[in-house]
Amino acid sequence: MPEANTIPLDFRRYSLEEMRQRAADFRAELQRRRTVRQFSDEAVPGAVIEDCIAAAGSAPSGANQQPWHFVVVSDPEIKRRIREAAEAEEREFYERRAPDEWLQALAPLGTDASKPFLETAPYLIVIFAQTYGVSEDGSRIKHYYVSESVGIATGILIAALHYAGLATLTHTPSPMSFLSDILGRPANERPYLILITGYPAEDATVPAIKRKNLGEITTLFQA
Ligand code: IYR
Repeated sequence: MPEANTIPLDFRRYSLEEMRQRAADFRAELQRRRTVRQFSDEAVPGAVIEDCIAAAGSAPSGANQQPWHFVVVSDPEIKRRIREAAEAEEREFYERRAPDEWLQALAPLGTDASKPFLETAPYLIVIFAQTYGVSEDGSRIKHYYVSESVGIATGILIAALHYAGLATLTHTPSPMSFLSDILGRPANERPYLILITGYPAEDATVPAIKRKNLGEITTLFQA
């Protein structure tokens, strides 16, 4: 095996009691997370967004290539352009492209082509996946497990923002290439999703839907 350059692991071991408590607390915290579609325009500290993105950037990735880029948008004019382009795509989707089966699957969520939150919320965090890297001399570097890596980073970002006390909406207008144009991103990056971030509107409601229970999402082969 080739020899890797190593350093000591910084690992924290908890007592069993603490471990149980931490796992139970984290479970309860994340079970309260809901995807929000009505946002307040109240300002959010930029430092919180920074910390959460830094947490997301700690995600494991294929060959440690960290194939993600986070674009943080609070500029009202850029938000307006993103809303305009996203709503144009969504109208196409809801009125023409979406098969009936897909529309039926979305019905319980009550979504439609109107996306006012793209302008109301203080932050849009646009996540890009780097399908390949570019070296100093301009040559392509192959990236591995890009969608898995960016998905994990996005999951950590959503959890971090929730833990910090903010609401998010994972939004995937399709196709999303307008984001590369508006935000001036390079050809090796493909838009992955938009995370709309802020406080929920005072009167925000969420769909009355249920999560699968533990038994449904788990299979045990016990010792
Ligand atoms: N992108 C559309 C449609 C949509 C698709 C799925 I799958 C969702 O879970 C929610 C919405 C939209 O944002 O409205």
